Amino acid sequence: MLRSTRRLYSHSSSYRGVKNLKTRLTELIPEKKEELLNIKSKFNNVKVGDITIGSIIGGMRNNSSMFWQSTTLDPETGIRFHGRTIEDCQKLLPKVKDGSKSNSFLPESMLWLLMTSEIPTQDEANSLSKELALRAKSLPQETIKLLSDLPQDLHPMTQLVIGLASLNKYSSFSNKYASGQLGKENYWDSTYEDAMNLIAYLPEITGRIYSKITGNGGELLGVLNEDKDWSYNICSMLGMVNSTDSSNRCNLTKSQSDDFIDLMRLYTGIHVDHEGGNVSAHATHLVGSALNDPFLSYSSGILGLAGPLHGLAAQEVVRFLIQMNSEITSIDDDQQIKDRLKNLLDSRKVIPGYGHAILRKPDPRFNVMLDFVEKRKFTEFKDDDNIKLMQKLSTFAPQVLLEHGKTKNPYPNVDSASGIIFYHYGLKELLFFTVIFGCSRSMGPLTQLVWDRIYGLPIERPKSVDIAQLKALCKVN
Ligand code: NMX
Ligand code: MLT
Repeated sequence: MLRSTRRLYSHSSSYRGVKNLKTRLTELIPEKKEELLNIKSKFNNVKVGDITIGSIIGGMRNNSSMFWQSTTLDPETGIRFHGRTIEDCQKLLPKVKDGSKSNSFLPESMLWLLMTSEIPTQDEANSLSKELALRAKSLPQETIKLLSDLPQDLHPMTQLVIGLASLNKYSSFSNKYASGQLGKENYWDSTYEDAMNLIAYLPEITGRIYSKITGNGGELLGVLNEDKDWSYNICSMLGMVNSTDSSNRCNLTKSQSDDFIDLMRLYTGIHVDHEGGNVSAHATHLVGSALNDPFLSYSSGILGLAGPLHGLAAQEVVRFLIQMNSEITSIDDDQQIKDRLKNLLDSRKVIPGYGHAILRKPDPRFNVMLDFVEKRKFTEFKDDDNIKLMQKLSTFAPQVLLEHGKTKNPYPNVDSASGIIFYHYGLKELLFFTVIFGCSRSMGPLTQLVWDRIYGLPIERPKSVDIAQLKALCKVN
């Protein structure tokens, strides 16, 4: 039987009597809808700000013109998930309870928070882990075949886009829409089903892409364990777990393997969303506003994430660190490191992993990744010069960028640290790092897509202006 025709998960399922995410979401809809409709009907003409010409030709900076439900970005303090900082989330969101000493909250807990604005109970988080593992089993055979037929040297982000876009054929939203079964009131339901399936399929898609690029022909390097959480299953399918589930291709000790899974939970838990204006979220929202299904909408988000000024910076940082380490004569020669940074800026190249369009302080996500390293600096990372260089750059690069004087934010962003930590544990394929970013980022923009459909938001269509209109506004010829 084709995997795609198996119905393995029913949305009316409850796990050990716990209310599932969709049930809770359904309960919340009337109140939230009324809240937004009320604002729209009473305050439609309230001004949010003025749009300047500088903003129009400067990447829409300081132009607050999108509605985004789950996250907001403060330039000084960073990301908030329904008002909660990363620190709050670390304290409040449920973690895995499997006897391991995991410190990171489950990304599933974060997904629940994004979708409902509520902190899930441990049982609710566990039920969502189970639901995603069950949904994962229906990844269509055709997509698996398509992925295994792709050339080994195709960029992993291109492979991810192809895999995700191919799922459009099985989209509940697209198929029901095409056959006239959907009215506006129930757009959200099948959007939700597709979104949850997409998130559930990502561990296996990621595992197959990784297997392909590492010369293993696309055959999985580990199995999906339905009693484990989403991040564990990503690690398992990358062959990065020390258990019978996975090939443990890097011979990780049990403690290293536990740390790696914890790193994956941490990384995928904090990269989920960064308010609406970042390229991947915005692209998903824009394409989704034309009533595309979640698979096509999020493929567009992934295409955006694949740009070197956005998610691909993760790959660029690792390349940069490894190259610099191979060229400098000593990791302790600080002047040599600073000179290289200056040379880079003089040749009009960017220091990858530094700067941000909105943030004006070090990215709190970077600080959290750095904490992971700090806790292990005398043990796991004590002999790793790439990690040491990453840490040194976080002090030197801001100094050099400040002296150079162009960059509005000279501080490290989230991509500064993550890739090189994965690299340490054995994920050495630089082009692959952004795929892991793409797994995590699915949760925020897809949550928004569900809410876009709940609220019935219209197609996004800003007005553009040409040079003649700009000149007329400035009263110049
Ligand atoms: N290295 C060198 N120059 C920089 C950097 C950097 N890291 N960041 C900004 N600048 C330059 C920028 O190119 C611009 O130069 P010019 O006037 O010649 O065009 C000038 O400083 C002013 O740019 P900003 O207003 O500070 O930055 P902007 O908002 O335009 O861009 C980024 C934000 C993130 C695109 C930019 O800082 C950058 O290119 N950083 C390096 C790439 C990177 O790390 N991206 C990852 C972002 C996080 N993510 O996951 O997506
Ligand atoms: C992100 O996580 O999307 C990046 O920090 C880029 C952004 O916010 O623009």
